[in-house]
Amino acid sequence: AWKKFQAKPFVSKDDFEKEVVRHVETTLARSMFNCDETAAYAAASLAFRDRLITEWNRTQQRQTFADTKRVYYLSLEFLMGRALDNAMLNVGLKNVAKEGLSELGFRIEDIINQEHDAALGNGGLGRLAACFLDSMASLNFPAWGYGLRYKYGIFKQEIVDGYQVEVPDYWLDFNPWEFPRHDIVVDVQFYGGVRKYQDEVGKNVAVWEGGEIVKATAYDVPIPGFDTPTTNNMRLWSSKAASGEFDFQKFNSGDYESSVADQQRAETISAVLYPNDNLDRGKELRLKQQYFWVAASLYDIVRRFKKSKRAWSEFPDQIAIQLNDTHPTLAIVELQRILIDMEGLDWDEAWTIVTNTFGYTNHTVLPEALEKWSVPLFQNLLPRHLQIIYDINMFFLQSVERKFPGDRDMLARVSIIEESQPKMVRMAFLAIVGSHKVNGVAELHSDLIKTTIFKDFVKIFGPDKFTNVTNGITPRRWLHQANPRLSELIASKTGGLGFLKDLNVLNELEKFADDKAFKKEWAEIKYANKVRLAKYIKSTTGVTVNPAALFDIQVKRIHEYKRQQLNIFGVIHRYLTIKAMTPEQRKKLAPRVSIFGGKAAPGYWMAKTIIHLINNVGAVVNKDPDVGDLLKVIFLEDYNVSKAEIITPASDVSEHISTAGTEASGTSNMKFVLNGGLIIGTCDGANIEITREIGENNIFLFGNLAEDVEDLRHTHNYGSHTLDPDLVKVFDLIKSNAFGDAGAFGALTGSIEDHGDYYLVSDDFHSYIQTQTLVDEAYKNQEEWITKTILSVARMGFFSSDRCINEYAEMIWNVEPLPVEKGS
Ligand code: 26Y
Repeated sequence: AWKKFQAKPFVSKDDFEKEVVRHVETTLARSMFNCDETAAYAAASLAFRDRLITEWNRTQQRQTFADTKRVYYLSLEFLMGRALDNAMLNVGLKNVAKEGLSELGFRIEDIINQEHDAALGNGGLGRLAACFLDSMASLNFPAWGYGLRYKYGIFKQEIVDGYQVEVPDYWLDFNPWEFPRHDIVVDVQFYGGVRKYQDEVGKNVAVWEGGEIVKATAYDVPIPGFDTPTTNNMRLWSSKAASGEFDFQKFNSGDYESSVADQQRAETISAVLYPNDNLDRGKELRLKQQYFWVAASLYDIVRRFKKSKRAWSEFPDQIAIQLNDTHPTLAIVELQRILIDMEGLDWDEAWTIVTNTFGYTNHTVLPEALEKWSVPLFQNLLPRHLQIIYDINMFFLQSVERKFPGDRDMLARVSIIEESQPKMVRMAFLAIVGSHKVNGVAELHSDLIKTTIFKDFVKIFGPDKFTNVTNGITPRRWLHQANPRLSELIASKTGGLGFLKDLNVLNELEKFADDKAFKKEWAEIKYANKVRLAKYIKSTTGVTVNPAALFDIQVKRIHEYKRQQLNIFGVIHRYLTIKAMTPEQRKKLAPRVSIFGGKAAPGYWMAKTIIHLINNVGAVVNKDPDVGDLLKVIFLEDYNVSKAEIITPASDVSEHISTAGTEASGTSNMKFVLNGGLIIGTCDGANIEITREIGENNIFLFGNLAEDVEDLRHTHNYGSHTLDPDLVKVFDLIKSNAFGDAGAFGALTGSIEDHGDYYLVSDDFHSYIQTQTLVDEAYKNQEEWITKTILSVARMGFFSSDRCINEYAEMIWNVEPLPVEKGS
């Protein structure tokens, strides 16, 4: 009977407006007479949210009834950005909303801009998780994301006098996209001790007892697929003290302060995202976050499985859990603990289930980013888990010993416990041993992990356990949403928006690569996107840039391995070159705008120094009358997802110039090319596959190859190390205090001159400068340039995260999409 009372989701403009007015006047308790943009954003979001929730409920019901295998994607980071624009586009009602809002007196862009980014991630790894959620929903996979509901996302970056200053990102003031589930609360235990005994039938039993309990409350966020009713779920956990407000017993006994302190300590667990990217600091609170999130998620997953009343052996047929890096590796131990301690399974039976359930994705080979936890810390916080890890390790080492008898070195190398002072738990090794598949995120990277950091494990488990799934990006957000005009042009030539669901359709653009009229439109769109960015630059930095200049962009986390220092040294070299030119020579040079953006981890001094140098170079160059429009240097404050949506469509070239072998994949490289920008890059990460797809005439590659890096480093340290003469000139200028007190940059120049130049800045400098000259030359021939960009876009189909998710589904998860009929 209730069916006839179910709300019908709006489809028309009038019904949308009705919903907006209703939400303004009732949900928000405001009058339409004083409905400002904030209220209009809130009401429009609530209208779309209602719509998503209807489909979300249906999807969950459908998935429960179908009772097929589900995927759980465990990630400590989900860098979602804004939700409203994405929701409007994915349900195909942005135009309806645009007209409706306009009738109510608002411009849709202003409304969209009211939204605070959901920035629960650092960079590539977190944004990859967000693209994956979009693809899994769009492809109708029954899939959930599990994460932490941080009260503070990645900090907001301000630039003060050229220095980075961090400001807390409190984003939950008004968040219409989440649903608190006060009925879904899980107790999570910490500390305490383990009591072992034999039961009546002589079975060994371990009981983890004592310690403290923290409560995890679920918050659900609907994830709409594109052009499908499927709306998946992202479940984020928030921490609270077990005693609720505060401990009444303590309170009544007069210990008010400590009862409030307990409360705060519990809430601290989900308070803040750790702002380190590719840098492990081993802090106890982070281990607490990891276990809190893993324990709540697994409890939830196991509870759902138990409702089906299936045998435990069917667990891996019903459930695939993907570990986004080693951050959720404790899930392996936790599932083993649940199965043996709580459910009474034998070790071997349990371990088979565990290993068949998990897959592990590695995102880095950098030693400083590989997680290790000290054994004493573990012993104190998770005593039972440490015992289980020791047992996992013992059985594993026994199997290694059987396979390689007497190879003591091998045992020491692969042990999950590093025999250091203190001993450390190597999380990557634990993740490998506890999973049935391990994957890297681009071909070169997947080869490198097999031949370097995980070499021994390939010998032990065989090569089939290791595979590659090259990263991808969602074309919905990174083309359709970020670059609506380009998307529209492509749609008009390829027969509609089908390319957004099958990105290989872009191939059809090849035939327009020399089409005059098409090229003109193509170039106009790029120019309009550059004008938009130029306005943004003007309004945020005060600097005027010429939209006809070549826009050269490097936006990503600041890290020595990503080599923003190489870029800024190149800019200084360009500055020197321009200063030395005659006016006639200057006339022949293509004007350039060098744009940087990205956050440095708060404790990473070298990265902060690089930001400082970029800003100081900008301050000098931008006001030098000899230079004028020929060179501008811009640092864009607080790079994030919504800013990327403005920046990415506006590049002529973007820089992906990591030391070969260090960037696992990179994903912004894909975004820039998909938006009609060319790239200058090293033979690293996904740049290599991008080159293979788009053709080597359409990319500017330079620098040493990964296979030569080790030898070069060796020469720096044990042979002779002479710096590139052009780089020496750049350093001389810096040292003359041309960009402020050179003392501030001593550590940076010193790392190259005196400390081994680990990232090969000097070795690659000449090749970099030469390639930049090739870029200048190529840009002068606009006709050819435009053809290159069209051909590149036409060949980018491979880099859709849809392709990537289909590969995970087939090779790792063994799950099928759950088809839906429209309107069902
Ligand atoms: C251990 C902890 C401090 C930590 C936290 C965050 C370690 C690493 C990270 C983040 C890593 C990350 O973002 N990696 C990037 O993943 C992308 C998606 O696979 C890759 O494209 C990119 O090359 C890689 O650096």
